[in-house]
Amino acid sequence: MNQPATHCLLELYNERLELEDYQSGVPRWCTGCGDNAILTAVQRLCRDEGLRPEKTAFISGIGCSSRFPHYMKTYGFHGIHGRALPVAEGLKMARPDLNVFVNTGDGDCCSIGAAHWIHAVRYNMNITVFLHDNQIYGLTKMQASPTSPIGTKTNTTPRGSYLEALNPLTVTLGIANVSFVAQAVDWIPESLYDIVKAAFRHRGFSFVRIIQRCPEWLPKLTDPWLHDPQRVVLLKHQNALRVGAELGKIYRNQLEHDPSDIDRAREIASDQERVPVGILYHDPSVPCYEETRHAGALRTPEQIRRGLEAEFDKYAIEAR
Ligand SMILES: Cc1ncc(C[n+]2csc(CCOP(=O)(O)OP(=O)(O)O)c2C)c(N)n1
Ligand code: SF4
Ligand SMILES: [Mg+2]
Repeated sequence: MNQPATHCLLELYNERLELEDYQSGVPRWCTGCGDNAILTAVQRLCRDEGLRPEKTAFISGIGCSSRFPHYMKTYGFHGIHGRALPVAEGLKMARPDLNVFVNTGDGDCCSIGAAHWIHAVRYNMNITVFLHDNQIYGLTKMQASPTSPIGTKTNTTPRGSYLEALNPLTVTLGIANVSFVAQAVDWIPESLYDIVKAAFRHRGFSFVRIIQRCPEWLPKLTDPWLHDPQRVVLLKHQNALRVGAELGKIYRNQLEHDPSDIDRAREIASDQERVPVGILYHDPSVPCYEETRHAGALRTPEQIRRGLEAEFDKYAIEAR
């Protein structure tokens, strides 16, 4: 029996997408660059959550990490240095129905884009943000960033950087309306995937700092954590993530942490010795700005037409 055209279209729409359906081009990142692992985790997320490519957008600034949208077969905007967040917010206001992601570097977010970062947390729009934190300006060939550890020798700090590094986790946890903060590392793919999934599922502004290796400019930076799994602490809780048996054999340092406890989250985020990996803070009750402001409400074609006609009518000259 012949199927009606609408039925065939629906079938097509419900078809399960595979990883290849989200892959675009050949990444131009260096071999061993942590951005590759982040890309894989996010493509898996899109496939497993069944995100429609035409309903999904990746927004970035400028930097190695900001090349991310080129490698996703979705909508994307490789924008202006430091301005990924306001572009993403504008998009979400106009089209709240879209899945909006942001890929931003430590220079992009914490240096030139720092003011946007603070206000984006406070607006709490339903956007998933990945901070690719390689603790250096990668694209422009090794200048110190706000997250470079004190003493880091770079082209702008040949005698070593003078300032204490800014901690993106404690900063975010200090901003009004913060609703989701997590930390991942690119070299533990299992937890990276779980964290990006939890971040996507949170309704609100999800901020994930991903410690990302840059073998080109800071090849030794992550060695202490890579060579000593005891310096990584996996956060677990019944309301957050669990630790799989295999992972637990390698990473024996595990901590029960209730992600609704912001004071404890700040303490854990401040740990200088060990790297916490998991969900630090989660408050699903914070209202999203786009819902408070009824974003997209005036966006049906008929409403746009009526709005435009009303505007034009103001300037109409009556025929005599
Ligand atoms: C307005 C402006 N200022 C400076 C630059 C030069 N610039 C391009 S990328 C970049 C920093 C990139 O570092 P980061 O955001 O950490 O990204 P990464 O390359 O490390 O992924 C800078 C300073 C620019 N493109 N535009
Ligand atoms: S310079 Fe660093 S951040 Fe940039 S692609 Fe190479 S390894 Fe990755
Ligand atoms: Mg960087």
